Amino acid sequence: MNEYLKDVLHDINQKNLNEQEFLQAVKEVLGTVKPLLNSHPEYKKLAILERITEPERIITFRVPWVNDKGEIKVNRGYRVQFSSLIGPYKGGLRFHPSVNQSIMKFLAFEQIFKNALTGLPIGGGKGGSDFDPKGKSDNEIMNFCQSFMTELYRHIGQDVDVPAGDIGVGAREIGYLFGQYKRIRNAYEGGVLTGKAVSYGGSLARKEATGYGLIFYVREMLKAHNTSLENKTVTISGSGNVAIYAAEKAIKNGAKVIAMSDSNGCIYDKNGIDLELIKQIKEIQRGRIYEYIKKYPDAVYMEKNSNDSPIWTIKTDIALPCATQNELTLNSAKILVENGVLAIGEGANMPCTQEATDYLLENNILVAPAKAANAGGVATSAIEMSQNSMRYYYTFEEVEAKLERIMINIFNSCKDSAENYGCTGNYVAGANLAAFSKLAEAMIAQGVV
Ligand code: NDP
Ligand code: 2IT
Repeated sequence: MNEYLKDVLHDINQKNLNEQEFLQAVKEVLGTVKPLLNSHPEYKKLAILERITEPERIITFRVPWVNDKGEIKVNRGYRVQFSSLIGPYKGGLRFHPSVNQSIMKFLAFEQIFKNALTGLPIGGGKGGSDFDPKGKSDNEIMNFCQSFMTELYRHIGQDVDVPAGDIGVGAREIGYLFGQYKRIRNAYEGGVLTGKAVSYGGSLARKEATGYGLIFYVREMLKAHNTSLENKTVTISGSGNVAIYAAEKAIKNGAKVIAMSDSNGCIYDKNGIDLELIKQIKEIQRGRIYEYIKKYPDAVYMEKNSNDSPIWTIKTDIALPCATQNELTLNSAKILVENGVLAIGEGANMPCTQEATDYLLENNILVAPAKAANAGGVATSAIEMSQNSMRYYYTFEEVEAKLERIMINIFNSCKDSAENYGCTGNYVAGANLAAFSKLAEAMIAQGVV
């Protein structure tokens, strides 16, 4: 291993001892950029690795709120403003009880590279809270969002930092957050948040963008290997925003989606999932996926009772992890390979463990890496920001066409970088190399900041 890389990794380990997810994300990127370091010895003197792995700023804050019983609750809020190199900090907010500083930092770190790949002027950030939205009333969600924004507002702005949704944060939460921001600022600054509802400044196709973008990327990847989605079976973990619209686009491309999941378990319907029913259960009723079998008793429900999700035991051509980090383990990867899987498309952020990714690549499985394949969401957020600045809106078809073009470009830059650096077909390395070289160039141009 390059000596500079070894020293930097050692220091990062020491500085971030208890941050497993963050260390995993950093090692994954730095582990693939060695060819760049060899051809750019000046990176060492310029401390490129040290600077790119240290967040510009981390904000944590208290979020007190009152539940429906009148009890006072306290959660912790975060915003990690990791890099403003190529634009305002940009990235989602996650509300989930597992949220901690390590998860926030890994997500913000990934976001820097993802956003660079989009070719749009957006830096990297992420935020959220350990608040658990499950089982909360609308009133409790609103109370929480208002309290969260009462602190967050002073750190964000349409040219400073632009949050959006992620796990547990969708259009409902963005609406409450935006309303409170507008009230405090006494100004309509539409571009301060993205993922807004279309009625007050959101972009058409933003809701669909991450899932659709994932399928555009997977389609391009399959095309480069002389195959397509047509008549392929697809399993998709999760049943949230990313999973639902990935399923929709996969079906439009002639694939058959046979399984989806939530954190409790998965449903397997060999006849093809009824996506309208999933939307009804998940988007409208905010219910559990096992309710699917009430209408389709022939479908199978498999409960999750270990680290390995049962969905990856189902034989499939294409597997799309679209739920959360480290949800696809080495064990699961082995079963998928044994069952003849052709490709993996990462809709979630860092859904494969490092061991799983290594195993898949060693076995010549095509892997569409998260920071490239799920970039369609944030890219469309950037398109939402530009519409807000123009005070003019594109049609659904116009936004989708821009998204498709962006995803094709992202795939091509991953492919070209992989070829140029001697790892043809390894889109994981290709994505890191393409993003890293762009960021390093911007960093050098801007001096020591
Ligand atoms: P949602 O909250 O809409 O849906 C999340 C889904 O994943 C739910 O089905 C949820 O199940 C499941 N899930 C969440 N946590 C876990 C867990 N610990 N174990 C198993 N299943 C879990 O979120 P999104 O669809 O927006 O996000 C999904 C993934 O995609 C995340 O990794 C996110 O970072 C990433 N992403 C999202 C983008 C976006 O635009 N929204 C853009 C790019 C990436 P349950 O309901 O049981 O909790
Ligand atoms: O992980 C992600 O890219 C997102 N959650 C979307 C971020 C955004 O700003 O739209």
